[in-house]
Amino acid sequence: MNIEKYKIDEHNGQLAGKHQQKLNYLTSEFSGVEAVIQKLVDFQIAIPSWALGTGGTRFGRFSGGGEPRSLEEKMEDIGLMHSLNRSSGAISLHIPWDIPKDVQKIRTLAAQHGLKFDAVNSNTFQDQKDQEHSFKFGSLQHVNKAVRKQAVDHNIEVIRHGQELGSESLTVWLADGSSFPGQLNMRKAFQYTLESLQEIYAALPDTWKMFVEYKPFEPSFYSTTIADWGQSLMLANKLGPKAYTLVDLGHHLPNTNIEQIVALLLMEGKLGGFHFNDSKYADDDLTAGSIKPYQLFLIFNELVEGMDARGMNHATGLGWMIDASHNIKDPLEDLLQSVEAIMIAYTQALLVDRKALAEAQQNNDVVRAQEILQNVFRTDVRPLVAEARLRAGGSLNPLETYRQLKVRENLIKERGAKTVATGL
Ligand code: PSV
Ligand code: MN
Repeated sequence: MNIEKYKIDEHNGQLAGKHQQKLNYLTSEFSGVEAVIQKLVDFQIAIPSWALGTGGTRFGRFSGGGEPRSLEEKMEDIGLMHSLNRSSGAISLHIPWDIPKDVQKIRTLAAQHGLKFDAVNSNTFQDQKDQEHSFKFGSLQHVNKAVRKQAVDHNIEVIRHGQELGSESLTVWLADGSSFPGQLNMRKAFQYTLESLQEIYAALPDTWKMFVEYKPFEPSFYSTTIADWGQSLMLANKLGPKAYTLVDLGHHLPNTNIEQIVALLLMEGKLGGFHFNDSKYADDDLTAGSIKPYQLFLIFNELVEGMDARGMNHATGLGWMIDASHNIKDPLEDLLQSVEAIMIAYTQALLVDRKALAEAQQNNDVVRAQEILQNVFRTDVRPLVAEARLRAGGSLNPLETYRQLKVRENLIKERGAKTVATGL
């Protein structure tokens, strides 16, 4: 399916009057609005190739219909999203779920949809058909060198696929760990992991980055070999300047102060990328901003402050990606909501009066500091996000346009009601 631009324009026409009123109000309330809008136009959030289908739990999976059956159709879906919000101009591939069969064709298709290739992701948490050794007891940490080698080789192969497409980063997330006390020599497991990562790092092109994810639980129940940001940072530091920590919002124990982690990793120049999602209990993979929007704003507050302190370009300085699952929502609607929530939090962070906040902090004026942050958090900044979309050729209200144009109904007609996308 293709969304014709005139249809977006038609819908925008219906919404234009009200939008302009709200925008005028914000322009009179805040200074520097033009610069904020330009930053929003530039900001792009990658969509993972495994997030276009309906997610499941270990209890079941309920497909919503019209799921993409191939990498090409996944790109078509992201292209549809991007034509509506103009903020989803990148795709992140998981290998081997989405190995391009015809690289040239995939590159051409990406260009047609205005998509770039973000980080490529390796998968050593599942066994593939015809795989010689099993990853049941780990991959890069495994006690058997042959298994470690198989996992290292897979990662190097993923880099090769990424190079063909024009990606410039590799994300490594390991399910490695142990489910019972005594199962693993934790020190040796960490050491093996480091050595394996060093081999992968040695194969990393000079212009590339390696992102090391951490996660304190699941699928292992007792220990995870890269459990937290300290362990990830330790590895990134030992690996070298091309290695960074990646923060996935779902990979923390309850109430962890993620904004503080972000601030310190940025200070060390070791924050590489971000996976957005939201959660109530664990790695719930819910729509970004659906449970804790204030936390999302506080994280962006540190991101903006820390990136500005290092002179980093917000749009290109870090790898931005959504990593969510959609058990009961239409995946594309859910992703549109996530992108909107991320853009709102980013906009609010851009509007924080930095000078006033620094003054309040210097004077230990706790009340004033809170007021400054909550003043922007409680402001409806959606018209600024909408204006950025409008200027970039997108829809003032992507979700409404999506429904008006009956995108899902069309995809079901084209692909069928029972299609299943690869992924989790
Ligand atoms: C693991 O929970 C994770 O967040 C990693 O980023 C994986 O690559 C992704 O989910 C999909 O498996
Ligand atoms: Mn992740």
